[in-house]
Amino acid sequence: MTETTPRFDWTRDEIAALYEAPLDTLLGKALGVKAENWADGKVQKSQLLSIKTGGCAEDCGYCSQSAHFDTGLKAEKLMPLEDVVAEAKRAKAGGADRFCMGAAWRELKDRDVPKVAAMISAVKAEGLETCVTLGMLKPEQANALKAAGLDYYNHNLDTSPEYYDTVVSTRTYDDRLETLSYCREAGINLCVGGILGMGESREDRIGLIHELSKLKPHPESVPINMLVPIKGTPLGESPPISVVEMARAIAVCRIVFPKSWVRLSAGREGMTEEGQALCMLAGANSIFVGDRLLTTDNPGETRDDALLKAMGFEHASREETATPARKTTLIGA
Ligand code: SAM
Ligand code: DTB
Ligand code: SF4
Repeated sequence: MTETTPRFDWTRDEIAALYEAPLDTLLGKALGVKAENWADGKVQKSQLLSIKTGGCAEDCGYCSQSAHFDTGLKAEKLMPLEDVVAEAKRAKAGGADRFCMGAAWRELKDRDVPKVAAMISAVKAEGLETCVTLGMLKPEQANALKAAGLDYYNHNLDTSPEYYDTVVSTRTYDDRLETLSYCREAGINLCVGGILGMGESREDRIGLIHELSKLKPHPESVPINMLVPIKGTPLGESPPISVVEMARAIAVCRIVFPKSWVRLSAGREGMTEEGQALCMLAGANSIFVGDRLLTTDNPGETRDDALLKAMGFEHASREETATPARKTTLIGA
C-alpha cells in the first residue's frame, strides 16, 4: 500500500482548485487518498459530555452557552467526578472509543486543573481515549493535562482568519493558535476543525482548510461541524448550507489531511441519512455517537447503527486502523 505523505505547503489556490472541481473528480480523489491510508469501511466513534454548561464569557455567535445571548440554557456548575465517570462508562458501553469533555470556559482556571485532571485520569482508566475542550490554556496547564493522561485537545479555528471576527469578538485567531502550540509542546494530539453555515463564503471555507493545513504536524482529528442554529444567538436564523457543500469540504479535508480522522461532527441531526452517507463517502471516517452533543441533540445509537449498517461500515478501534505510518505520527499510539 502506498501511503500519502502529508504536505504542509498547500497554497490557497491549490485547495480552491480541489474544492471547486467537479464533484466526481473531487470525491474520486478523496476516496483514492482514503484507500491509500485507511482500511475500508471503518468509523471511529467519539462521544461528548458537557462537564460545565453555559455562562461562558466568550461571545461566539453560534454558541448556546455564551452568557452574551439569551438562549434559554440554564448554566450549571462543573459536574462531579462520579457523574462524569458514570457517563464515560455509558459511552463505552454504547461503543464510543474516545470521550470528549467540554467546558463552557473562556480559559481554564488554575483552581480547576486538578478537578479536570482527575476526570481525565478516571476516564482513561475506563479504557477510553481522552479528549477535553476547555478554552484557552497556559503552557503549564497543558503539561498538567498531558500528565493526567490526556490524549487529545479540541480547540477549533472555526473559520478563515478574515471571517473570524464577524463570528467572535472576545478573542483572536492568534489566541487560538497559541493554545494549540502549547498543546503540541506538551505532546498532546490535536483535534482542530471548524463550522460551516455561519454565513461565510466558500473562500472562507477554503481559508479555514488552508490554515489547518499549515499546522505541523497536522491535527490528528479534524472535526467539520454543520452549524446547529441556536435561537437567541446572532447566527440562530442562518439559512442551512447544502449537504453537497459539506461533502466538498470533507473531501478536501480527506485529501489535505490524509492521516487524520476527519469527523462529520455537529449537524447530523438536521441531515437525512442520504446526506450523512454522502459525507461519509466523501471521506469522513469519524462521528460523534450518542443522543447528545454538548447542549443539542444527535441521532443516537439506533439511527447510527442503521446508517452504518446500510453503508456496510463498522466501528474501528484505533489499533485496527493504525497503519505503520500513523503509528509514528499519532502521539501515544
Ligand atoms: N469553550 C471551548 C471552546 O470554545 O473551545 C469548548 C466548547 S465549544 C462548544 C467547542 C466547539 O464546538 C466550538 O469551537 C465550535 O466549533 C463547536 N460548536 C459550538 N456550538 C456549535 C453549534 N451551534 N453548531 C456547530 N458547532 C458548534
Ligand atoms: C467539535 O468540533 N464539535 C463538538 C466538539 N468539537 C466539542 C461540539 C459541537 C457542539 C454542537 C452544539 C451543542 O451541542 O452545543
Ligand atoms: Fe464559550 Fe466555547 Fe461557546 Fe465560545 S464556543 S461561547 S468559548 S463555550
